Amino acid sequence: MNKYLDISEEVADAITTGIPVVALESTIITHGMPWPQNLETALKVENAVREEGAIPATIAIIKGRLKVGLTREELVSLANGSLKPIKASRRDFPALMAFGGNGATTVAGTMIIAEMAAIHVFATGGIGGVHRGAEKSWDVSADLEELARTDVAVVCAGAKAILDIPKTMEYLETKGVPVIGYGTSELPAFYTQHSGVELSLRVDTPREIAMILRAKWESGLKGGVVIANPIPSQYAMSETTIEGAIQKAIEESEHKGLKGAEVTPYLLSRVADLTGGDSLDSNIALVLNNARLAAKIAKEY
Ligand code: PSU
Ligand code: MN
Repeated sequence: MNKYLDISEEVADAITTGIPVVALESTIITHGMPWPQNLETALKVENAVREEGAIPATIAIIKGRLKVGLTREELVSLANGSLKPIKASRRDFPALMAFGGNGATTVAGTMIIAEMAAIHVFATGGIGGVHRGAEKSWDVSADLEELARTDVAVVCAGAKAILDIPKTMEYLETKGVPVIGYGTSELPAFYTQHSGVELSLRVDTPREIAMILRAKWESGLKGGVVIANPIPSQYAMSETTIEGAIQKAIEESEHKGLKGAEVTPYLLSRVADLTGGDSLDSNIALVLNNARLAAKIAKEY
């Protein structure tokens, strides 16, 4: 086993005895939601996975160790900021491991560690992607590159409209990443069910999704899969409300000259403020919905 990896006893037992496991990310806790909703959500998501009969494996880097499955104390100290974790993606891993640092893993970072632990299904809110204005800023999330190379299926509610969704889809197509619509042939847009982007693949059952994953990896085709699960309609936001908030948040971030890893967390928190917290409620609901679907897929897989 990788000498940098620490798998909790519960998760290790599940992996060796064939009990389904769902990986969960930690950037969403530390940089995606405010305290204390972040901790409440992290705990609820773990519970949702358990209710479906799978074991949750929340992933983070603590004191340089690649952790799979966190204790409650570890979750609390990530969520309340006392560990002062950086947002950790592939580029950040070497120094964190070398110097014993703390990192909350992004989608990309979580995929890397999940693959090391032989966990193939991962639930989150939304993936990173190509940002609006990327033709000038070159801001393209490392999540997309990771999806191209790492064998993990990511259940998400699509790509958030803070991104350029059509460009994000073009990038995934170029990299050969399957994007599966769960019960829909349109890519959902995180806070809403609709993006206007048509998908090449619609699948209606967790079993058929598991069959696609098996066929991909057993045949030796490397890389991830995106499973796009629309937010339940009762939690979806109005498209005009969310678009107004997003445009304002993007203008502010440009005005402040934000760059790199700080852009996404800034946009997420401003959109939540500008919608009076409504976007946070939607965000929590869709993450829970994704956790349940991921557990069902992990069982079938
Ligand atoms: N999208 C969300 N919520 C999030 C993120 C994305 O709806 O919390 C986080 C994820 O951890 C994702 C990261 O991997 O932001 C992408 O950041 P960047 O754009 O800097 O790659
Ligand atoms: Mn970026």
